[in-house]
Amino acid sequence: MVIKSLVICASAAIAACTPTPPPTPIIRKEWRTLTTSQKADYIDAVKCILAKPALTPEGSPPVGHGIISRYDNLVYTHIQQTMSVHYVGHFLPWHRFFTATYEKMLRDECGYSGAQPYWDWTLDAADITASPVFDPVTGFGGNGPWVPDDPTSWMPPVPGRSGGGCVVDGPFAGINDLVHLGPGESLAYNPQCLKRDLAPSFAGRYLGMNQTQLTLGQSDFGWFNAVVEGFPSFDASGVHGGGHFGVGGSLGQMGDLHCSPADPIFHLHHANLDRLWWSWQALDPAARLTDISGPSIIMDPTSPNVTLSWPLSVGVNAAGVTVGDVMKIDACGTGGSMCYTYDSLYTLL
Ligand SMILES: *[C@@H]1O[C@H](CO)[C@@H](O)[C@H](O)[C@H]1NC(C)=O
Ligand SMILES: *[C@@H]1O[C@H](CO)[C@@H](O)[C@H](O)[C@H]1NC(C)=O
Ligand SMILES: [Cu+2]
Repeated sequence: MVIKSLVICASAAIAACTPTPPPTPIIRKEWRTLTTSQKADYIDAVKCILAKPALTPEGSPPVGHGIISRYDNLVYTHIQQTMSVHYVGHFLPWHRFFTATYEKMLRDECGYSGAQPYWDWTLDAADITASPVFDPVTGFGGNGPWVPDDPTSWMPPVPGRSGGGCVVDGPFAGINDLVHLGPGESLAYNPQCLKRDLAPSFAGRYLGMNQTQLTLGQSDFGWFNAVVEGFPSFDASGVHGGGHFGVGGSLGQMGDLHCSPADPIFHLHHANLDRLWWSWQALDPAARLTDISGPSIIMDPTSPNVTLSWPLSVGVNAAGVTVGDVMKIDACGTGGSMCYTYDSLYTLL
């Protein structure tokens, strides 16, 4: 049937043919609103990308890096760029691009037909241990068993940390070489389990609707971004750190600034940060679809402000773009490279 209509089309005046409709954005939904089979489809796609071999050249000998899986290509990119994509004006644009790249990998390379789900932590801030994202059957598994504080660490322990060992349930339990890179900036092959170190009180302090509203109420991008990221201090964090340290604590991958994407939950957290940014943009699109600022060098207020032409790279995982290319999430080829949207947004209460 398709062939027949193509033939008719080709033999008739081209202008009479129905033009190809522009691609429509895929719709990102909150994890708990997915059906059990949609959740399983997503987790299957994550397992697929974890099992696929890495793209060369990063994975090819004699490099000696622990870039084994296709998933590692992204973790590597994050480790490599950690000091140039955090506490800078392009923090949110870069992570928007990073998560969209992962979403595209799941769809194009692992046959996933859905969109990247997000984790709306405001729904769980009262007790993140009960969150459906940590469900042992339909989610990503939960906490690790208690491991005492590491007295040699340069960082103080995350307040209220409660685990630290290998995740014992869910789809990633019992795999001792799930994570290949890190800790920190180490790129050597280092097979590790997935670890979590939930810090419920820390999460409760920074992931609630109150902190989210404080963030959403900022008047320009510079302030908005500063409140999202907070400071690298447990006493002045933002929703970004709330999710990382609330889930990863001191000993889990999510609490590791460099290799945090090694925990697949990273992308659900960052999708929600992205949703928060998009919610903020949607409150005043005329101004905020082009509003960008902030230091181009990590926490250096004297460095030039980031602009729309600032380049963003995710290494071998996708062709580079600019900040301007990712300002609009549902651009779908018309003046931007993002093509997704969210089923619901935060509003100012
Ligand atoms: C939000 O509520 C939490 C939990 O009661 C509290 O610890 C935190 O300080 C509050 N944050 C703001 C910005 O009010
Ligand atoms: C960056 O922009 C902000 C506000 O938009 C401004 O106050 C600051 O001076 C700028 N920084 C530099 C280094 O130009
Ligand atoms: Cu990051």
